[in-house]
Amino acid sequence: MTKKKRRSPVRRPRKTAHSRAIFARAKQLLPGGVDSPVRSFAAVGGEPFFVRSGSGSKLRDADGNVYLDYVMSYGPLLLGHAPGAVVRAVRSAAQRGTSFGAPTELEVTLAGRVRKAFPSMRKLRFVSSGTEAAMSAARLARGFTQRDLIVKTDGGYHGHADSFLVSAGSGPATLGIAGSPGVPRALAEKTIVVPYNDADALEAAFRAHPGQIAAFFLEPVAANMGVVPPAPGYLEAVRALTRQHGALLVFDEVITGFRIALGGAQERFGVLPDLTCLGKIIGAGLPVGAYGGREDVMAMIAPDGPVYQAGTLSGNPLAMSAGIAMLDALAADPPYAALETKAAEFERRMAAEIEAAGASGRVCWNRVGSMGTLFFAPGPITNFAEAKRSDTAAHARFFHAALERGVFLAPAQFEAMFFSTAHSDADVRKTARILGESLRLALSR
Ligand code: KE4
Repeated sequence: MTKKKRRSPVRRPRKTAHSRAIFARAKQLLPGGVDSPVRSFAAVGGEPFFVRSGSGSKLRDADGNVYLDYVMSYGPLLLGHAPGAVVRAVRSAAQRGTSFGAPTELEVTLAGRVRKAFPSMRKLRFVSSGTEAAMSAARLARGFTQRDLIVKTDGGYHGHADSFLVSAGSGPATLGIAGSPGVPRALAEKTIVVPYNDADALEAAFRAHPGQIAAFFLEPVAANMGVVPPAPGYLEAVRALTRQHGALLVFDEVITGFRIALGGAQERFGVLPDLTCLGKIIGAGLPVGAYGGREDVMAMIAPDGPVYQAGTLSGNPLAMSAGIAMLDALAADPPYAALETKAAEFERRMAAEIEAAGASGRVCWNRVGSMGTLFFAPGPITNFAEAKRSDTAAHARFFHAALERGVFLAPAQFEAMFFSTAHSDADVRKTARILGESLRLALSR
């Protein structure tokens, strides 16, 4: 008896008329028709769909198409879309007013929850985005150390503040090059870019600029080059180097915070930074960022100290209420073991699909906890230079094949796939099957 060949069902193309009409209007009003570039599908081609609603693990678009969602707003939605406790908290808060320009106890409550999960954050300040958190931390580090240079990793992303939109110079000790028009050369040269997972390169930067480096900014698990875990000993090495050279170590845990452990990478890997940047999950999808750390460093922040930072909507009561509901849910019933099981099951199934597609030497899957990336490049992928070898055209074909089959992945190779507590075992099985089919199609050219 021959095994029945799995035949793909005849596929009706997605309905897109409403999204296309909205996109046409959007492009008249918004640059690229979007409010953040990655959403435009520029990296994969085609036109974005416009979302009507999200629920649990799924998104519904303006044409009624339903997708299994692994973008999850690029990380905030650890509990999936519209979790009841968060929705109730925001609805209730809104009825008491949406912003006051005066302090509320909500900010104190959420700060206490954050510090309980991140004990290294002895004091912290809420802001309205991850960009604001990293931008403020950079100014604070420069103010505290009275040094001007900062170091970041090639492929590390810390939001769009000028000092971080810098490309690598010709070597680890050379000064940065503006990564965007509008970033003054004089400022770009205050940023040095070193490869991720290369402590020697960081040491070379310190040797080349003795007494001038204020801080090293690091995604402790890289996720903006795609997911790339820290090499064994890397975090410990950069901790020792920054301490040795009198610079601050800043962990950008905007993605990893509350995702790969309740206390993020610093809990998972046991390395404590001087400052931490948070975002995404602490707002449960509402605009919240935070930065914080050593008490002596945070003492420099106005009004206690001279380093200025402010924000009309910082500590917004709706965002604080959402964050409290999120962190209370995570503390009451920590989802990390279940998320690990779910993501590991997906990984096992995806490995089998990669094998079945004969793609083992052409793709590489990296994962840490409930986030992962399928690179269209042979592994191992340990830094951005290796990630950039990815065949982005094949990734684009993969993305669209998955989308047509009802799975929404990030429309860019150098992003992450996020699992949530709302993704069921059936969702995971279906997703692995669909992504296996999409992989075969993507590589069949
Ligand atoms: P926001 O300003 O976008 O809230 O946060 C900036 C930021 C800072 N640090 C890390 C590690 C981040 O990943 C981000 C933002 N992440 C991207 C996705 N990789 C946001 C998506 C987008 O730009 O639309």
